[in-house]
Amino acid sequence: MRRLNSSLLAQLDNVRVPKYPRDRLQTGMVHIGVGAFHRAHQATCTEQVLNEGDLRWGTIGASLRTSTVRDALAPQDYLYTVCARDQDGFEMQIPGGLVNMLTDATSVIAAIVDPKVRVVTVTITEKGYREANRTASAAGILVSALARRMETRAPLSILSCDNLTGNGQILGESVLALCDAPGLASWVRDQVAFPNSMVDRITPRATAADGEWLTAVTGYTDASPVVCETYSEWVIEDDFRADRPEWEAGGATLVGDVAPYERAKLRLLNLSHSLLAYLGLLKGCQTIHEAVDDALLRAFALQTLDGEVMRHLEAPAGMDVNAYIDSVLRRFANDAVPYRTAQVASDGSHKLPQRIFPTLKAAWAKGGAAPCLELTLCAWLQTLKASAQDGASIAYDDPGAEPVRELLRTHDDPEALVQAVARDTALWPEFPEAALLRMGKTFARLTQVGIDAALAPLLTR
Ligand code: CS2
Repeated sequence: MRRLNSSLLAQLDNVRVPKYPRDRLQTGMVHIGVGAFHRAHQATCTEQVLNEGDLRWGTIGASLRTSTVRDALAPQDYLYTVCARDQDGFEMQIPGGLVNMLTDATSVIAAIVDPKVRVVTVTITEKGYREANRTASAAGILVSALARRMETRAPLSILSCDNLTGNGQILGESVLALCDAPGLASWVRDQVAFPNSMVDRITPRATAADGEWLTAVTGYTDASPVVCETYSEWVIEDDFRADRPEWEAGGATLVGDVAPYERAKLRLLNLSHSLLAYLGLLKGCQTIHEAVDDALLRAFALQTLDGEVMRHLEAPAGMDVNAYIDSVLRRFANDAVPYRTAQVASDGSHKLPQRIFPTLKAAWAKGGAAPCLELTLCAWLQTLKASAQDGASIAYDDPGAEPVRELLRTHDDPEALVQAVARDTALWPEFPEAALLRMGKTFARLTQVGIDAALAPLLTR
């Protein structure tokens, strides 16, 4: 069986391949965190820029945690297949913009110091923003690179592409907090931009079955294919210090203020994704499409969005929120791209503060309750309880939730548990007492009667 590499490109007819000579690419970007999402999203947008003839934007990829992707892609000349699938069919593309991959901090720093690089893009997941390790975190590596880059006086833009409100701003603040070399902080403030961006494309981890499917359809093997939906959206704050790829060619929107787009996406799409993941896990759903096909869960998700989230959301001008919600639920139902509930559930301790807390706090501040969102947080607790007490039935990764798991092992009383999470962990900052009392009762009920009976009384239609 042939394996994907440069020599294969000319022989493929059902896969879109680079329209430009890859050996003429110049390196203009470094990307930190070459996971599936980067390759499905930013890389395909950049590919359009390259296809239109601007060859200044080849990308050096950095994978600092593991060399798995590099080891898979190096023998393939850094080529990989992006398989976009939905109910109507599929389209496949091999982007060619990745020119090299580095896995050690020293080489990554050297790549970022090179003045030919004008843009660094970053996907380090929500938890990557909490690490301020001087040598190993993304912020630490950026600071080391910027300290040397300052000598070249070459400005730089560092574009964050993770699901966080104010992602660029947070990254900029983490970098500035570590800038202790003389003059560095003020140089960074003047010469380095940290634009925010809203990113959207559903991209679950590819499985062995996806690899086999790809081989059956194309006749070649790819050791690291990417599977995603056909939909893709990227809204970028137009605040760059140096030049940048004309991502508009690939469908990106450049705006003055990304915040309304980020808020809408996190509080509607990501929130309902998490909701379906936790409630779905409690009902035994393995995938998000199974969860959204469950009539009760779907009604509950809709009611949460319509009844609780929308009223506190300042949506982007001109956005039809109802149409957006419909399209989100349709995208979740896409069974051609199965997304495991356990994958969406993972790292909830880092994701939920972005997705649920702002709406909850807005509701509470007005003296109200948000019963569906409060139940969703209790469902999160219940999945952690199952994983803490009986790992076999519900298992997913969330090291940040370990303090909650610890409490769940020692507290039998649900109401006391809710109080303890608020008091003894840093996970629920400033939750008002009245809300905690309500959530204690909700969690107790959920524990006693199960998810269907707990959510049914909340459904008003
Ligand atoms: C998901 C996101 O895994 C998750 O937490 O909610 O990765 C989601 O698929 C993307 O944000 C969609 O753009």
